[in-house]
Amino acid sequence: MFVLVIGPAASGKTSISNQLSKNGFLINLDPATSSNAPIDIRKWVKVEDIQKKYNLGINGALLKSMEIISGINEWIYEDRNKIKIVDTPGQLEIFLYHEYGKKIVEKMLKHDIVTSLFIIDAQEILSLENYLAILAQNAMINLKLMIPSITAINKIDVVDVERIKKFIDRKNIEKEFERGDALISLSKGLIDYVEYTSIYQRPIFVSAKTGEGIYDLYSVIHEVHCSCGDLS
Ligand SMILES: Nc1nc2c(ncn2[C@@H]2O[C@H](COP(=O)(O)OP(=O)(O)O)[C@@H](O)[C@H]2O)c(=O)[nH]1
Ligand SMILES: [Mg+2]
Repeated sequence: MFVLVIGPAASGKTSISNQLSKNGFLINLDPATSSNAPIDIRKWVKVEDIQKKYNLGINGALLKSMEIISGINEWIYEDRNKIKIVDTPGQLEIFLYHEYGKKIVEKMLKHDIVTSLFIIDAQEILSLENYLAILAQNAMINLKLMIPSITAINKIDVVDVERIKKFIDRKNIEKEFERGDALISLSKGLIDYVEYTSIYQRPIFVSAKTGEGIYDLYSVIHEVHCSCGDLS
């Protein structure tokens, strides 16, 4: 199975990928960041070279890089018995607004099953509204990619986890709905949608720094692996 690690810039995708790759095979698909991964896309596509070659700014060069990556096969690792952790660039836009993300997923699907692992920075969950906004992004990506999705809340070593658990608690959310706030009411459908499209409704709390929760994340990845395996 491929585990496509996505999420906003600096949420901890690379740190989590490194942790998970202790028991998996690491593929770096970020053309802008050097990596010790056994498969490193920078062997074929380096964002700074693309920038020069096509005379592009950094964002244009990253998009061009992803277009090239979606068209080559060199980074695919064939072993179906291995969990392949795929680290991706910081720009979530690639998966939200462009076809390259979808093409990359389709390429992987030709070789093995794929799940996404959406990483959220716990420090960004400051309110229920804030959490719902992040979930909306997750839902949009799920809608676009059409693969199972796992959500991990990272950096729990630097936040009050109990406070965050209150925001994401279904009963608490329902209470907020009852208050009648229009925006929150609108998001009720969103929560139902996310729960419908995610195999795992509950996010996994982790710290890539301390390793806390990484074992739980492995368990969930293996469960998705088994359930998808049963379906195929
Ligand atoms: N405190 C803390 N910092 C983290 C954790 N995971 C990542 N970071 C830090 O967050 C920053 C971004 O991490 P990185 O893995 O590069 O994020 P990416 O851009 O999503 O790949 C770095 O400074 C990391 O050291 C964590 O669990 N706890
Ligand atoms: Mg990274």
